[in-house]
Amino acid sequence: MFDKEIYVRRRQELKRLVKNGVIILFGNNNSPCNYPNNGYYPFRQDSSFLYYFGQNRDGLVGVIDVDNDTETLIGDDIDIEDIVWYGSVDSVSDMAAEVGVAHSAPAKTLAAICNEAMSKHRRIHFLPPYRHDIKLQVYDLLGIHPNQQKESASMELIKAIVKMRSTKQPEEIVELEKAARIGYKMHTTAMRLTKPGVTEKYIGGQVDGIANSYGAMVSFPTIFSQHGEIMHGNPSMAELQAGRLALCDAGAENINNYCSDNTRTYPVNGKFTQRQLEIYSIVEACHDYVLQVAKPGVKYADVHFAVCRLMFDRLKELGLAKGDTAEAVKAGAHAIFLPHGLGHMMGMDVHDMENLDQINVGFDEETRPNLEQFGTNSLRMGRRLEEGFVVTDEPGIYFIPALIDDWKASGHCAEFLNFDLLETYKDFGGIRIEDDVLITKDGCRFIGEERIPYHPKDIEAFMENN
Ligand SMILES: [Mn+2]
Repeated sequence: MFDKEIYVRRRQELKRLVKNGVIILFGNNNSPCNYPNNGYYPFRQDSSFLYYFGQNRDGLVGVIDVDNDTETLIGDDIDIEDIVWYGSVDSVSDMAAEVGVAHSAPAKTLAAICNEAMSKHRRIHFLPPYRHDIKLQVYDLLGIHPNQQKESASMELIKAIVKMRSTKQPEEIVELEKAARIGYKMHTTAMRLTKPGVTEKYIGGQVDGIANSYGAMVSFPTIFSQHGEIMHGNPSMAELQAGRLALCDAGAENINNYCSDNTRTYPVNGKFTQRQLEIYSIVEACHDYVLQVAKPGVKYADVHFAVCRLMFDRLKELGLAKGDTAEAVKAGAHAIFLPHGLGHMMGMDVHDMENLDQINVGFDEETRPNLEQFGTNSLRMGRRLEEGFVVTDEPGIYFIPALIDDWKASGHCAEFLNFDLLETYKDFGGIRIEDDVLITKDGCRFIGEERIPYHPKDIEAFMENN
């Protein structure tokens, strides 16, 4: 948790931006796994609630009355039975005082606050709920059916929060650096454990354990797979095989809920083959290119398409692609290799603020993505970079057998692709290299003390010596 003044200042700024009405920020509730008193899923507070109210406990709601300039933390104190099982926690009024909120009130007060605001036809601002229990709560409080809640959510509130949370303040960057240090441990451990015969799941479990041991949890379900071409490939019981590549995409959430997100791809037996190196070096060049060009004022969509063209040019040299590069990328031919975007915002959420809708977070009027085009529709960040933004730099090249078959059968982009050669890459898998980038005053820098090895020579040396 940060100093009280930080939360006070953030709420002040939020009031200034939203201008009027009543803002309700729902914290999350515990979510039972298999029965009410056992196996809660790990508690994760809502990030916007955390940003303005700081408290990491279930069952809290923050209310900001902009017109009357009052703030209230709503929630029930726990009773003696809860104390017996879970130990005592701070009272709601103590929690409110800790973040500079003057008032606290029991949970039942929220209905009265909403009823009064509605009877006076005052504007009630809420964010689009993403959890079912909160949707029910919004339905009970405001009478808005869950199907209508996304469009009834407050665009003023969304825009204000996106504006504030997009620019990471120095105290937030400190937390992101801490998360990166945990991420480094996760990735170097995975690299150290990778060898033929070990199961993907074993390595995935060790990686998750590090996130749990040094921070709050993983920032998203760990991807560790020999099938790097499956974007969200969960670790399976398959044993690692010499000659294949393993792709590890994993991140930590530190104890204050700031994230890291890195990807490395390396040979199971510690030595790249020539064919693997050829593809790897293209991804490496694309990854490094971002560092040279990302700076305030540059549209991240432009960087994405520049990377696509660089990738396509290099794949032409290998004979996998052909034709005019600019035309090919315009037609979306590169998406057979790179079906996702170059990166996304990162902060308290690994895809920062994605619950506020990517179109509101990563784009503006001048950078509307073409949502009709495969590949481009997965671009999550396109707008002009600003100092303090944190984005991921994660190009990849994948050989997805089903996609190759699909495009070959339909002849899609046939003038730009060499399907006969692609056929021989169906057993290749996929490569991605990902790091987190902070946009600085006149450029950018990677977040983290030490780079997780990613140059092939460094990876091979690391795997040989560890
Ligand atoms: Mn990512």
